[in-house]
Amino acid sequence: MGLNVVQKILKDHLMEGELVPGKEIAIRIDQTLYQDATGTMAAMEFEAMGVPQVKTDLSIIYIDHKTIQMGFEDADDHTYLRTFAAKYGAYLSKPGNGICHQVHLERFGKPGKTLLGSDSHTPTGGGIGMVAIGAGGLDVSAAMAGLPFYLTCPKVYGVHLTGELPKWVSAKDVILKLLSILSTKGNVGWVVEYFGPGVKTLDVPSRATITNMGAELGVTFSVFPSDETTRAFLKAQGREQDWVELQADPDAEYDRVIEINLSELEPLVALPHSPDNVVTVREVEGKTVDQVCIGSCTNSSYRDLMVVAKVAKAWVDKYGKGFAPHLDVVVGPGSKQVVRQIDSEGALDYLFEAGIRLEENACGFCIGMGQAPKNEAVSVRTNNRNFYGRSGTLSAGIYLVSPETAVACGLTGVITDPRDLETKYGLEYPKVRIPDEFIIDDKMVLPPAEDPSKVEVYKGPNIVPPEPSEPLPVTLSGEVTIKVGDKITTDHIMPAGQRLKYRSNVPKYAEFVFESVDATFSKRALENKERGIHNLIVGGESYGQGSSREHAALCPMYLGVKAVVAKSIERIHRGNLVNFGILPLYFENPDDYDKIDQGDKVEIPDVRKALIEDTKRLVMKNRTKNIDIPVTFNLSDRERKIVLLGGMLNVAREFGGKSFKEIEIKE
Ligand code: MIC
Ligand code: SF4
Repeated sequence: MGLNVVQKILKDHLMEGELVPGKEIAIRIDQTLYQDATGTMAAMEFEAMGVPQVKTDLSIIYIDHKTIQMGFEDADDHTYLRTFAAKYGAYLSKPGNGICHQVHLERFGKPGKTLLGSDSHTPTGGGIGMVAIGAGGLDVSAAMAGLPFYLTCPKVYGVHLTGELPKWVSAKDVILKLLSILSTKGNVGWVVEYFGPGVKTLDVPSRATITNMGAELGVTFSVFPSDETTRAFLKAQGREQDWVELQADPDAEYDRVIEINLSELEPLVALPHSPDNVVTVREVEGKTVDQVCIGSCTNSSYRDLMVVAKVAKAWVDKYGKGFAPHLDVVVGPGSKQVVRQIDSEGALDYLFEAGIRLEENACGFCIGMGQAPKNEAVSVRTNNRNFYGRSGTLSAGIYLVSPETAVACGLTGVITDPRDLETKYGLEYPKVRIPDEFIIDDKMVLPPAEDPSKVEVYKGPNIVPPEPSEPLPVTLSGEVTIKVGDKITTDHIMPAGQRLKYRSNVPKYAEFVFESVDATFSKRALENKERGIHNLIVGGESYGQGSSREHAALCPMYLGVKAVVAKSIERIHRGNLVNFGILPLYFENPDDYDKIDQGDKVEIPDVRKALIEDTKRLVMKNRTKNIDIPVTFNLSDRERKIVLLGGMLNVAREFGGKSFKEIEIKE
């Protein structure tokens, strides 16, 4: 049987295990990326590993998330990362150079290679045929230290694309369509590969929009073939030599095939507060819009901003007015290259003429770094996540749309199907071609130091190295410190926005765990910890969706959380829990979720023994209600050892350099 693109790349990088879906495999990682919000902790973890230089083909750190710099903390973190990169052999992309995924696609990604990034949207690289995976910082640091990355060999959804996108419909609508089919839950252990005649109708930025939001499906990564379109894009980036062709064999198979006829798609929108809450724009048209934000790693490419600029110009030319007076239109370009390129074609001027607010080339509004909308706002945005509270305004609703829909809403002031711009307002759909040559300028990418011994790594007072946790106790005995519902995201667990500046300081950041859900959690958990009571979290379906931030495990670990018991747990978060010694458990009977409440006293006897013997099953005794609840665990041999030892930091400290097979655990 022939191979699909996923199988080809995985086969090429396989270091341990067999390519059988569901089995744990280890793959070689060619490239890594950190960004500045996850990178400081990850860098401290790398330092703790005691490896003098990174061992990958390329490791790079992007400063793109924490660029608001209110107070010294962010700048301190940037300086730490810059000196760390110089010393340990990584590149550093300075603030202002752009959003990690956009810049990586432009300047560094290579078809057929693997990329591991401490950011959940790392799969953007799949747009040029990379196996690009988001993970917790510790996993990325381990890859930088030359260790393989462990993952479950995935099942592959083959998305068969036919037809061609109609005017005013674009890549965002494709991925919103897929989100409406597959939803944000239930896709753990899967990846997506796009194939079929529709592929060649999509340019690279469009493909990258689609693979970017694969993160919202919860799949491990998404990949497009690498074809002539990929070659042309890399050539325009002066990197044709990085191109290789990658196509599925004609007789390749997929575990499930999903048909999408591009010609039949229409403008879609994800309503608050989940990216899979998808309806057609028509269904909500006419609603007053308070804010429009165009940008983020999903939709901030040259292609996207040119479409927006050209539409805005046509409107200004025809009607002599710009964006609707009552709202702000914020544009955050994906990279310095994007701004310079659109500017060279006069398009920045079109945007200013229509009345935009230009944001820095950074994550900005997407991560709640500024641009919080007004109370109860309808904020129309092109980014990928509309989780509750993420914009910085709890009462606001975020509507996720394509750049075409966003600009239409900005111009009319109400939610508008962009096709109306043609039928009602007489504008033409602009044609945008990817340039033959992009403006290339890598001056804001700093290479590693020639002589690392001369570099002193700077650590300001905001930088507090993580403390290792205790080994897993013989018996878990404590209380359900919080019970939450379905689809709890890592934004719920560990807020970003204003709190981002504490990413390098766990004791401080831990004060905000579950802030938007129950602001008393942190204090209660810490009190329990001090009294020797173990904290347990009870969750519903799809616990830990979204961001890769390992702080969503690290800070709970600091607060003395020992286990999460949920109906299901998302991949990256589950990996982070294991890495920080928190046991991920599942209800054997999902209905038992209803038999346990916040505050219940619980005990899980002989948990260490069960893990050593890999019984896969445990009994959680609800002492308050006097009932037994069966729970299960499904951990590889390696993961059991990590949890038993209290997390990867302990493993590195006690057994650094040893393979997991050599590590023996005592009861
Ligand atoms: C996000 O989009 O939520 C982030 C901020 O990029 C995160 C990483 C982080 O929390 O630092 C992600 O997607 O992994
Ligand atoms: Fe940045 Fe937003 Fe992309 Fe995360 S999703 S990397 S915050 S632009």
